[in-house]
Amino acid sequence: MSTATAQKPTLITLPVSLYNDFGRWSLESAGFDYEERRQALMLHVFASRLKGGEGTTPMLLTGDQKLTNSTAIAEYADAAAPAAAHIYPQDPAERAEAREFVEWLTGEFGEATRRMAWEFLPDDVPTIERYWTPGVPGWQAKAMPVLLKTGKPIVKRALGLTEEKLTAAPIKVTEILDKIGERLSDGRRFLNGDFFGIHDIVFAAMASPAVCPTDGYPVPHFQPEDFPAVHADRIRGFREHPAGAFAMRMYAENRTPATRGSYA
Ligand SMILES: N[C@@H](CCC(=O)N[C@@H](CS)C(=O)NCC(=O)O)C(=O)O
Repeated sequence: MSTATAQKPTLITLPVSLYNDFGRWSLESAGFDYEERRQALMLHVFASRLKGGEGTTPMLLTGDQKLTNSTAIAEYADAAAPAAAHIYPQDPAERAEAREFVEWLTGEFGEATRRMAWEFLPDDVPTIERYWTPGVPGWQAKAMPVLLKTGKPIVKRALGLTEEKLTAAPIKVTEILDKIGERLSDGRRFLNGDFFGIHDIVFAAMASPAVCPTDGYPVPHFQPEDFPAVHADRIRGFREHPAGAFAMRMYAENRTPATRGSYA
């Protein structure tokens, strides 16, 4: 390993994950160079804890700083961004609105989109293996299925997979897609008008488990065909919603390679 590589900030991630991709996309759009260390599912909890994190990923280690959640990583990326590549508006009032928007979407929306996908995944270890092993250490790929079999109740508890919350999730997702659709209804190109940035990144990343991007996602993403018909149909419906179609477009056109933030 070269000295340059060893000194790069390290991002601990899972291959497929809305919060992890929010972190990655923010860093890349702000022009921030980092080395990704992908972990297998469940082992990511240990990797995070071992480095003093909260047992979640993404987690960014810069040498002198430890950022333990996706929003903190996005803000850090913005602070380090060169002029004209900021991902957050720099005007204080607009920035405050952007922060509220991020908080809203990483909260109830992200939790609901993730919960919908995970209703079915804990019982389908081969699908988990297919999508959560690309780029992870070989020993982790081997250990993951065994851990998943015993750890299923932990996963279900961590994601709040109760009947009540699973029933509420599609309603919440639709409600928020409708609100985003309203914001887009004047024909604007990006969620904040002409400027590509944090609104687009956080919305598309949080929508990703619901729409399952076909283009632009940096690793293979699970698709409708991986689920029972009831959920496959819901994904197809979300893709047809104007806000869902917008999320798909953000991935296809602005994710890989990541479009630079467009705030001065
Ligand atoms: N608020 C955190 C949430 C991150 C998160 O929930 N990450 C998941 C993967 S998508 C995780 O690591 N979950 C493990 C756990 O909660 O035990 C953030 O924004 O980074």
